[in-house]
Amino acid sequence: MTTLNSLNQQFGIAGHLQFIEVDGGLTFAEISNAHATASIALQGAHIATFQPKGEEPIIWLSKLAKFIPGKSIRGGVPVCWPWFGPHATDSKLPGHGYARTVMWEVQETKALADGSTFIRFGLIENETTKAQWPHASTVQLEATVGKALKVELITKNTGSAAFQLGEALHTYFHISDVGNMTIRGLEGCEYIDKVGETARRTQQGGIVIESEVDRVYVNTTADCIIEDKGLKRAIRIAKTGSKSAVVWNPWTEKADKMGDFGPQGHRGMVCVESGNAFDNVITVQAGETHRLVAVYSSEKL
Ligand code: TA6
Repeated sequence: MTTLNSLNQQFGIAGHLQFIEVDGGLTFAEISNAHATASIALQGAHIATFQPKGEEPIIWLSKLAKFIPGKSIRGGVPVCWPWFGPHATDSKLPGHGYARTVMWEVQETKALADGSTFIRFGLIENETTKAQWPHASTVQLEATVGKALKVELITKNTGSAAFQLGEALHTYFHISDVGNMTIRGLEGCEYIDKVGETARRTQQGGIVIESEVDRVYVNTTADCIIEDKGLKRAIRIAKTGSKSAVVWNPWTEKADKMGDFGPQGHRGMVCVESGNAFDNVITVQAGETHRLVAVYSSEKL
């Protein structure tokens, strides 16, 4: 077991990065540099916060988020891996895979020449994960915290047979109010509508949210832009290695049932996820490496 002291000795960087333990028992990498602040839990390699200096947070974290071993954090950037949504054949396995609730190790940290901070995590396999995912593989998450936040999820097939991979960076974005925002970039795209009876539809115009939305847009590599009239800013989500975009807001009733959104919590967030799901599940050939990359930045409106 790596202690906080040894983590700080090996990977802490003065003026950039230190490790802390929070109530509830999770360890976080706390990053603060000339451009931004961020905190990332070692459980799940879960980015919980990201805020450029002098700006509102870009990432939403529930006021009622709990930091409990084995439980996913409500908000931030949960890593859905190696499947998205329910498991294809075994409904007893955890939704969105196990990567977000197991421990990852820190593999490297760096202060970059432009003042950004880099950190790489690798998922630590155990008997339970191996039973759920019997494929020889490694998965790493790299985060570069600068004026923008760059997140890379890197899957290597280290075995001798191909496997099918579903994945997403299930990112919660901070907005002034869901009534003030429009998501652009997915106009004309086909999506799977998961609210009510599952149906395939085509997106007409920008996305405005006025009730529960749970959609998987397929075959799209486009940037998504969250225009927020209240904060007078747009959040840009640029990506590579991803052909699906998921848009989710649980709305009042479902958020209340989850118990960790807080009253009206759903109004201050929207998930715009970059990944590969449904039609876009990926085949990773033996020896191949697949990289899913998302970059989150803000622009004035
Ligand atoms: O990505 C949208 C979604 O799959 C929704 O269906 C919703 O359930 C959400 O993820 C949150 O899932 P979680 O397991 O984190 O509560």
